[in-house]
Amino acid sequence: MDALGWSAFYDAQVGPDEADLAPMRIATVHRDRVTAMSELGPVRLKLSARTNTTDFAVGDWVLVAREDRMLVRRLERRMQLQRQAEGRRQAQLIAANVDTLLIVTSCNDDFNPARLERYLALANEAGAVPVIVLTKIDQTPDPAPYVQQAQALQAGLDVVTLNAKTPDAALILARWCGPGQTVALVGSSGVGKSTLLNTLSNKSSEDAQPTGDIRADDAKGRHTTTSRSLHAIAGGGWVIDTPGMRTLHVSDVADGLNTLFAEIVELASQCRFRDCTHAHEPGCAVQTAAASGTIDPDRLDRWRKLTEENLTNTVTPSGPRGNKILRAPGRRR
Ligand SMILES: Nc1nc2c(ncn2[C@@H]2O[C@H](COP(=O)(O)OP(=O)(O)OP(=O)(O)O)[C@@H](O)[C@H]2O)c(=O)[nH]1
Ligand SMILES: [Mg+2]
Ligand SMILES: [Zn+2]
Repeated sequence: MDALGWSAFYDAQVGPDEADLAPMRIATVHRDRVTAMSELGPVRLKLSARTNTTDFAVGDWVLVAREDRMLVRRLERRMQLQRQAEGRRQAQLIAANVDTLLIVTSCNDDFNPARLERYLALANEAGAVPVIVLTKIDQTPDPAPYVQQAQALQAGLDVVTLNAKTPDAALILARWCGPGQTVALVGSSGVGKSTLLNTLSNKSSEDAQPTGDIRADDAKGRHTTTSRSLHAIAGGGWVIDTPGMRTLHVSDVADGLNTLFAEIVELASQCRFRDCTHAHEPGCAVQTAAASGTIDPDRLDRWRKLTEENLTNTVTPSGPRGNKILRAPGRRR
């Protein structure tokens, strides 16, 4: 069970009257059907009439009745990855109990710093270690410019390059895999998430995740993967495949943005005004740095855009206990 990612955190949640229930890990979630990984392999769970499958995320730990495989309850999550879904009030769950977020992009037109920063904010906020995975190195004469740009996105960020189709991809990612570890693959359609999963899991052609080709003109994929799923990694650990995302809106990621833009946050403490927006104020240390080239002006623009979007999308508690005060951008908390 430790190999599945079980730990003292979950163990402590199991009551004495629940000792005969089997802990299992959610592998797939559909509207009327949920499967889980157990010590005996994959199983389909029985759901009671009051179970709402939208309450479950791939990667969740649940307790299951041994005799009929009835899902009894979900254990508290160590962390969850979620995104603001367009046109919906409730955030959409991507995955739960993930250690490492493999942010996948390719050495082609998919590569986009502004989009990668959104994924980084998400990982930082949720407490997953982010890794930028640059696929398709076999299709570029020189991956170095991609690597350089990716590394500049966040201090101390790990960036790897690989060909998702070849077995050495598993060796390159081995640091983040292994027994008890869970990694999740996110990124646009067509970047090679499922291809990489098939390599990591050493899937035979019949139980491989389907993959699809991309459009030649703009490198966009065709949304081949349509649901999230958990798979065993050949060398130990678990990997979650996700459908390619068209857009990733941010909300509730103030801390995640502070980690992402640490160099701006650091400078902001030297601005004359505590609530400086680094746009037009006098005595702004951030603007001075942008003017002298210490900070990339494009990056400052992206910081502003993400910070504003986050403020707009983040629901601030109101009512008797709420304060309705929005967090000032760039201020240290
Ligand atoms: N040459 C090369 N092709 C790759 C690599 N990674 C993926 N591909 C190809 O890129 C295409 C898309 O790969 P998928 O694995 O389906 O991409 P995905 O990210 O899962 O896409 P969605 O499921 O649509 O989100 C397929 O034709 C793969 O064979 C790579 O590193 N090198
Ligand atoms: Mg896929
Ligand atoms: Zn400023």
